[in-house]
Amino acid sequence: MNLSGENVLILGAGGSGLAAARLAAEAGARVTLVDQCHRDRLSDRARELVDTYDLRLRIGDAAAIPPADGDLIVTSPGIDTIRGLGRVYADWAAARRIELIGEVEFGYRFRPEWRYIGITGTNGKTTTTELVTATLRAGGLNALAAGNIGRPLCDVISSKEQPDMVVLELSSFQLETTFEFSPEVVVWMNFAADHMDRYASLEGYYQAKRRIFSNTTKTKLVLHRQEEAFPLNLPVRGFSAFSVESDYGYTEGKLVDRMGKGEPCLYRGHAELQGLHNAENAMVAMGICDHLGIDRCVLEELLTSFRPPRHRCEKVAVLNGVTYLNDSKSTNLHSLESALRGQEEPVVLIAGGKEKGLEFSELNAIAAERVSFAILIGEVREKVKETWKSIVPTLLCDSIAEAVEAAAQRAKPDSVVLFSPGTSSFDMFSGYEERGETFVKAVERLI
Ligand code: UMA
Repeated sequence: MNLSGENVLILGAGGSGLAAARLAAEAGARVTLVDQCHRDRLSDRARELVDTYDLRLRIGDAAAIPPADGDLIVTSPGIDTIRGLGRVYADWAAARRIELIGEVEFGYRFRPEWRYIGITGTNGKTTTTELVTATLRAGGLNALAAGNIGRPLCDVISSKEQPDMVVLELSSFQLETTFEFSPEVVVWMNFAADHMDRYASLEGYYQAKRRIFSNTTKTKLVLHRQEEAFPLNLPVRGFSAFSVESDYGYTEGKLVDRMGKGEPCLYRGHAELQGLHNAENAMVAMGICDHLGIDRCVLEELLTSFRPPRHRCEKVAVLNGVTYLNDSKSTNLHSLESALRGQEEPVVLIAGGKEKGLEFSELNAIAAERVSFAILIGEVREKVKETWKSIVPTLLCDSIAEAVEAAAQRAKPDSVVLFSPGTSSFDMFSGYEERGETFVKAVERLI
């Protein structure tokens, strides 16, 4: 894309904004970097980029006042286009009939001829993106992962790498501002309430995610969770570890296809991936193998060694026959529900964290079915105890260390101690990573 002489405004000077700014500057644009942070807080990377490419800066309070000129706006996912800074620039762009697009869309327009797999959903995106990328690589393709997983697409494009396939994890924030982006394979993992601080309604969040189908001209396959089928005029395959209707399913430790197109793939027994929700993530990889003509044995082999990303039903230890799982990334109820559904053994659950208005009563049925004992922590602990006290035995603890010790005393051999908070961590920690590390250390102390 030649942007020679164009004025491009980049909203956000984080990873996405800086990658987009570099790409725009290398394509000849005059770039203005817009960010509401205080000048002192601008990262070293941003400063370096500003110097190297002679970027203009509009930061701090000035950021909220759009400049006089602009031909294109590229926004970062964290910038809310419904309210705040994003809204100001969206209105400004609409009045001038200039485009406002997201970083993913911007990158795509440089390389529309590349092959993309777009993976979205409320939970499971990151693990699936990593697993699919690893499978494609094991199958001989030069595949790489980008998007919400951490590496902006614009960075891949600037790097001059020539991937055979880009596996993009896509958040609703990124999809809000895609238009021409058209992946060859769309993966819809699941949908449940989240990000209610950004969207005015659940419908708003859903519609943002549905934008993954906004341009399907190049789409050759849609893999979707069976329970969330869409009326789409496209080749679709359903996957589910629970429904017998799905094209890809799970039976007795094996991933199977019900279309009779190939051998099952061994899953349980040797997989590092824990739980049936991870079996679903592996089904996505199986569907993509079938689509690309990669032998399923490649996936089966990979599953013996593949380690999921940290804090997602991560196996920490097996002590006295009890498996300890760190699922600190579980920051919403859907994630907690998936982790519980994925366990085939009785569960001693450690849950709780920040009060963010979630209704744990939604999980009453699954808690009654799978949880033998619930240990509750954080701001929500009293409230959850009230909700669950007639369903499962509960105990309140003040810290993760205390909770782990209590769990170890109650867990019987062949059961699971699952740390899956079901809400965010900010009442006690800086984020889910710190919370997960605290759990891991507490388990290590048991050893
Ligand atoms: N900023 C403003 N005004 C605002 C908001 C932000 O000026 O109203 C500025 C901040 O001062 C900061 C910059 O914008 O300098 C940050 O931009 P950003 O929040 O878009 O962060 P990036 O570093 O570009 O990271 C983004 C994604 N972040 C978000 O969606 C919030 C990363 O996903 C993603 O990995 C990265 O792009 C590369 O594609 C993170 C995330 O939390 C992991 N995602 C959410 C999730 O998974 O739940 C959706």
